[in-house]
This record gives sequence, structure tokens and C-alpha cells, in this order.
Amino acid sequence: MAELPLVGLCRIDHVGVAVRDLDEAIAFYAETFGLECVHQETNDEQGVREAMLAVGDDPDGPRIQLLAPARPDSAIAKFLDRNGPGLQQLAYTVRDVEASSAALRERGLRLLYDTPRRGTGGSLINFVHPKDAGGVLMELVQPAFLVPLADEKS
Ligand code: V0V
Repeated sequence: MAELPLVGLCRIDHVGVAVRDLDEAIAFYAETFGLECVHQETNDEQGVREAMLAVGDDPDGPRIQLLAPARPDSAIAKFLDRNGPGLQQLAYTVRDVEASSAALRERGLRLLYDTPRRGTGGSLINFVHPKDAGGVLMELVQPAFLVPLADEKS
């Protein structure tokens, strides 16, 4: 039997937490847990305002990602309506999100996007449907430094 291709999960990239109000959540995590916000952006396609929090001193360590809805029809708004604030996703770093997605498709899992979309800080992302990953929304993240520039692709 042919071997399945490697999935290629390298490390935990971040843990995503749905929050109603981003600024309040950033302040809560800073004042209560001493976690510093190291990056903020709005992702229009995903309909989220997000903040990355560093945990400890490792500059490459896993982050906490606070996710607040930027519009009422977004995935985060729907999650908050259904569950309230809390853990929404677990994200893994991969070197090649297309290859990892293909490997998971070969194992019969549903990937949410046919081709990767833009994620935090210029990364490329895709997701495994939570019903195919033991009830966990699993995100694959190819960091920006591993995303080829447009003129390097060919
Ligand atoms: C829904 N379900 C979840 C879930 N969301 N289970 C665990 N964790 C979650 N986050 C369950 C839900 O309770 C239902 O279970 C079932 O899945 C519903 O499935 P569905 O009808 O197919 O889908 P929806 O409409 O509930 O949407 C769920 C998905 C949606 C995962 C398809 O949230 C989505 O497209 N997510 C990907 C995009 C995203 O999350 N963007 C925000 C982060 P029962 O009741 O049937 O048992 S953006 C981001 O992370 C960025 C930018 C980044 O990291 O760079």
C-alpha cells in the first residue's frame, strides 16, 4: 500500500480565543496575566480584529490569538452567538500549507478552503473542519517568512 504523504505539523503556532471586545480583552490579559500584545491587525476577508499575545520570552514561541468580530456575519460572530467567548481554534505551524492540506485531504478530512487564504502577518492559512478533527477547529499556518514572493513563485 502506498504511504500517505507527511502532514508536516511543526509546532503549536497559536491558540485562538474568541472575545467580544478586543481592546477590553487585551487589557484583561495584560493586567491579569501579564501577557503583552505584540501584534494587532484587522483581517477583512475573515471579518476579524485580532491581537497576538506573547507568552514568555521566546520570540518564536506559540501565541495566544484574541479574535473579535469585525462584522456580524463573520465566523467569530457566529461562534460567539452560539458558544459565548472561549477557545475557538488550535493552530499549527507548517512549512507548506498546500502540501499539508493535500496530505490531510488524502486522509479523508475536509479542508475549508480549496486554496490557502491570507492570515496574520502575511501568513497563508487553511482550516480542517472541526467535525473531522475531534471537535477542534484546526488551523494550518505557513508563516510569512515561508511564503514566496509573487515573483519567486514561477
Ligand atoms: C463550529 N463548530 C465548532 C466550531 N465552530 N466546533 C469546534 N470549534 C469551533 N470553532 C461546530 C458547531 O458547534 C456545529 O456542531 C458544527 O461545527 C457546525 O458546522 P457548520 O455548520 O459546517 O459550520 P458553522 O457555520 O458553524 O461554521 C464553522 C466553521 C467556521 C468552522 C466552518 O467557523 C469557519 O469557516 N471557520 C474558519 C474561519 C475562521 O474561523 N475564521 C476566524 C479566525 P453541531 O452543533 O453540528 O454538533 S481568522 C484567523 O484565525 C486568522 C486570520 C489567522 O489565524 O491568521
